[in-house]
Amino acid sequence: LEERSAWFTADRFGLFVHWGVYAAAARHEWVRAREKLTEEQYEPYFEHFDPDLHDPVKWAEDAWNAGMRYFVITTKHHDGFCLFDSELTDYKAASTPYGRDLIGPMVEAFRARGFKVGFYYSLIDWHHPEFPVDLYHPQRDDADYIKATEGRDVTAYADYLHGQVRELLTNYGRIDLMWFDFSYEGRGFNAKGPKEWRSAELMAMCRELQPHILINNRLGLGIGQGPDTADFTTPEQVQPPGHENEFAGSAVPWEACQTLNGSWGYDRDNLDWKPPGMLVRMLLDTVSKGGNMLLNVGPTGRGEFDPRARDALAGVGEWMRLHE
Ligand code: FUL
Repeated sequence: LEERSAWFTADRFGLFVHWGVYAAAARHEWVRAREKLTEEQYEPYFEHFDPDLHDPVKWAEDAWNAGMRYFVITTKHHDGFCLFDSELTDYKAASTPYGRDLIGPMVEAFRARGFKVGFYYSLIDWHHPEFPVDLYHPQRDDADYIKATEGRDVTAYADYLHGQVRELLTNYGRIDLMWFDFSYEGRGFNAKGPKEWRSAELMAMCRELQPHILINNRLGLGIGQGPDTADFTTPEQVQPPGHENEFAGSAVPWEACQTLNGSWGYDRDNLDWKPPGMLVRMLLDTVSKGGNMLLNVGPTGRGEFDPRARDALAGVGEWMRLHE
């Protein structure tokens, strides 16, 4: 693990990108669940998804100048929408008006700029016809819907998710990091965990396809104790108080995942933007405790970084230049 994670702990600072059709709604990546939108109500964001201003070279440039050296992109978030050109679904960028794969060109642009590449993949999927309705599902309070979907086959869904991860780790060259999200066994009705995801099998497949890969801790397995366990932990929207990520007596790599304004997906009217000075202090705090910081940008529905996000990254970059 020490050898495989050497680049990760040296790089220290990464870009997280949450992007999908929810960016067009511009009110949080959980919008479908928060507002309990039905498939039909959510459909227009898919039908009109056409990020005409998108240029991954610009994203890579902004992130590089901020001092970031690896990036993690949401290939699929909880709504099930895929940025990559999966053969297993039509719910993907290639089937929207945009009409093409978003992941290939993005990976190419970031890699060319010098970034390591990470894929976020949601285990939760509100679009898949066999994904059971659970406590997070948009239709969680709709008794008729729950009744009508009682027979959903989570095994069939797990096959789909394994198939998609195989595509991701086969079709885009060397992938440095896999970021699964998330297991929640024990939390409410129909809750899922490593049993349903077939996490051990999934982990083994990732390591077989990309032997050097780093895998995060949200599959519900152990941490830092061999090939069947995760490689790093992912505290979210908190600054860990110290070297708390110790398992079985040994420290494992950790990554503080942080937002610019409290939301991961583009949230236009949320004004809680952290000033660059605060972001720099968070980065210093993280690094001084031996951790990484993965700072998120949620691009707009047209495919750009919001000017407020660009200002934040530029502010951090300014500090980097002064302290090089
Ligand atoms: C969470 C997700 O539910 C959020 O939407 C986001 O992706 C965050 C990084 O992980 O658990």
